[in-house]
Amino acid sequence: TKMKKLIAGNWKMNGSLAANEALVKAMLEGLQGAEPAADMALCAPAPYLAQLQSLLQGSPIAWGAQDVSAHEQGAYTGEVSVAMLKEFGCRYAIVGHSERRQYHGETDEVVAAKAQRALAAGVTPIVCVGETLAQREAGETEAVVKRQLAAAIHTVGHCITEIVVAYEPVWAIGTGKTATPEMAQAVHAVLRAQLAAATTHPKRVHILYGGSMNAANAASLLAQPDIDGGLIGGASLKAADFLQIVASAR
Ligand code: 3PY
Repeated sequence: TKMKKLIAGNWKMNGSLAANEALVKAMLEGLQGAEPAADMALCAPAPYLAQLQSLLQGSPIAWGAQDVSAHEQGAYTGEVSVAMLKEFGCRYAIVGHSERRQYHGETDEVVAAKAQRALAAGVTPIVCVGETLAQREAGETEAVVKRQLAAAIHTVGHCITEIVVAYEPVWAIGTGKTATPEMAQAVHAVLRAQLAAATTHPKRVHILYGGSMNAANAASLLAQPDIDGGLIGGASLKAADFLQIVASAR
């Protein structure tokens, strides 16, 4: 049987108790009746994970964090451990989002260590890769995403089939610019080939597209053979848009 696509929302640093409750309730209401066309998850700021646990427990929507510490526990002020995420029912943790690489100095090695830490505790890391505009224009796209994914493969070894990969071209994040379906597919095919060299089950790995995926462009992106879902920024803050993206994942 074909694996379902995965539509994961990345709320980034947005939300409030009141806004989250209204958003999640509208999503759950919109999902009533029909079997959802895709697997779903919402990745929230850490303080709201308890709220998501109580709102989403038993629903078809999973939840997760936007980051996780590479360390197990101890003197790491400000960090959140994967054991803590587990206590609040998180199924996923985004790691290596370009905003963390850019603004928080995360290297490929740190991102890989975070992925490894998550996997070891049974939380699925959503490992983000993607090139900047300058790198694309210099013809380095393939080399950059391969280097980023290689770090994860090197660190997690045969567990690579248990990660989710998200290709997010940095120039398409929060800019309203989207890679064309063909541009995205070309990079996804490169990532799939790299996975195929590391595992005999490369198709078990969801490769999500992220970068201004929205209700209008989702269907054409999700129709590409190697695009197995989406990591959704702004559009995951609107119930109708998120649900339309989910519906277009058939
Ligand atoms: C975007 O949609 O721009 C994202 O960065 C999703 O993670």
